[in-house]
Formats: sequence, structure tokens, C-alpha cells
Amino acid sequence: MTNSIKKLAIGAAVAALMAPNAMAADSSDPIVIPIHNWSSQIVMSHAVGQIFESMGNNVEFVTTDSQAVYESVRLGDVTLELEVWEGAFGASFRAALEKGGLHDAGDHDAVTREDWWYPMWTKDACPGLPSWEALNECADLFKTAETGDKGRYLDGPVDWLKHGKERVEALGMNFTVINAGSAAALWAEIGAAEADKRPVVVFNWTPNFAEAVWPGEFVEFPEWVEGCDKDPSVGPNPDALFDCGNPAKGYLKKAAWDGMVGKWPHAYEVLTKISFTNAQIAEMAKLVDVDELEPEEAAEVWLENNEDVWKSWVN
Ligand code: TMO
Repeated sequence: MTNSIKKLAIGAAVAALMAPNAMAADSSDPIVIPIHNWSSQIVMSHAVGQIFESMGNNVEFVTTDSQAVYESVRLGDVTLELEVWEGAFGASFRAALEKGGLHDAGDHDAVTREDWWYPMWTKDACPGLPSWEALNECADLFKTAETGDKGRYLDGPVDWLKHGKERVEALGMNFTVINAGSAAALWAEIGAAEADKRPVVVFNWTPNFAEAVWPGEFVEFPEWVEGCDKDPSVGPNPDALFDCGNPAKGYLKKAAWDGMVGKWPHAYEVLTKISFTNAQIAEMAKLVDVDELEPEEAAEVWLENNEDVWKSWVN
């Protein structure tokens, strides 16, 4: 080594030691981000992917099942998950945590709820709502050719694992659960019912774009108690699981593969700082479901309009 190069090298080493957040560089391998089947998750994943790219990271998106993804993160095949909804994914997340390999990378600011929901005109026909018992007494209003003498409840796609069928059985409800093939099928159902104000009850969640489009309410089931999905004695029916609603104030977490912190330390630090609010998440969904942008475009628009939000996580 010549003296001047030696000095440079020593200088760089000292600078690295003295830098307040001295860290190794992130790996150039792609950070693998999973994409699921509801709009906010897709837009948020692209937004965060674009943030990582702006930091010089490589990013790859994979479309995965929203339950199996926790096993993939645990094994490091997928690097992280940006939307761990307590109601839909709490059980799969906890199971993966117990096996090891993934960890809780912090909560978003958002408070979430996922459950049976109706647009407000439904209440005109069934004024005892939002009580689940009142809904059950109004089951006739929801009868269709498909469900015969039972009311129709349009649940989400099967991979959101809402346990609608188990709940109907556990509470002795006069409803038949039909699984929608996609989130879009839920919006189509509400939209079709709107014209003649037909009563409908469908799976919905918050934060979502739907709350700004169709005022509505969640059905109030027996309150969620820890263990309702594991211990039959928990909840009003002593012999059944799933005899209560989903958490009414659920968390929204980020999850990360344990190896992320060593392999992409800068991206990991940003991940831990990321925290979206209900309004921000609803806006991400709206850009796709109402404004009809492609998810990548929606992510770009969101980042452009919210630089003050995300730049504070990066700097
Ligand atoms: C998982 N989801 C937010 C669609 O309920």
C-alpha cells in the first residue's frame, strides 16, 4: 500500500468508527417482499420497495398466500411482511414466532378491525343492528337462491381464514357462508346492492377505502377474548371455538426474517421505523380501488404526496 492509500483507508476506517450509526453495507441480494390479495398491502409493499430502492437496495416482489407467508419469512425465503393483521393472520404469525426464524418488527400506528360488515341501508331493514342476534333474527332478509332458507354472508377469500363457517355453527346462526373469490367480488356485491338498497352482509375491514365510499358498520359479535380460537371454553358457547368476533381494536404489525438485520442492516432499520396510520392505509387502497391506478403507480403517487412522512424514516 502506498502511504496516501494507507491514509485514505485509515481515514475511512476511522470515519466508519466515528459515524453515529456505523453499519456494514446492505447486501446487493434482493430484499424479497411478498404481495397478497388486497390493495393496501400491495400498494404498501411497492411503496416500501421503492423506498428501499431509493436507498440503493435491490428488491424483488413475489405473490404469495397470505397465511403460508409466515413460514416463508421464518425460513428467509421472503424477507419481511408489511401487513400482519391481527384478525386474519395473528394465529399464523404466532405459530411462526414460536417455531423461530421471524420476529415482530414493530406495530404500525393503525388500529384494525376485520369482520362481518353491512352498508348503512341494511340497518333500515334490520333496525336491531349492529347486534349479531338482531342480524340473526333478520336472516330472511339475506336469503338468496344460492342459500335457500338461510341468509347469505359473503366472506373473504379462503386464505384470509375468517372462520365464518365455524362461527355460524358455534353461534347457531341461520346463515350460509359463501367465500368470495377476490376482494373485488366483495366490492361488486356491495355496489350491486346499492342501486335498490338491498340488505347485504359481507366481510370488510378497516383501514380500507370502502369506509369513505359506503358508510357502514361492523356487526357486534360476542367480544373477542384471547383463546377464543384455541380453547372451546372461552366465549359464550362452552363447546365451540370461534364463538366470538375478531378483535375490534386489532394490531397491524410488520414482521421480519431474523437474518434481515445482518444482511440488510440499513433497510432493516428503516423497516423498524415504518409506521402507517389508518388514513394513510385507506388512501393507498383508494388509489387502486377507486382511482384505478396500477399498484406500482399508486405507490409512486403516494410517495410523492407524502415525502415528509417517509423521508423521516430514511434519514
Ligand atoms: C386481511 N384483510 C385486511 C383483507 O382482512
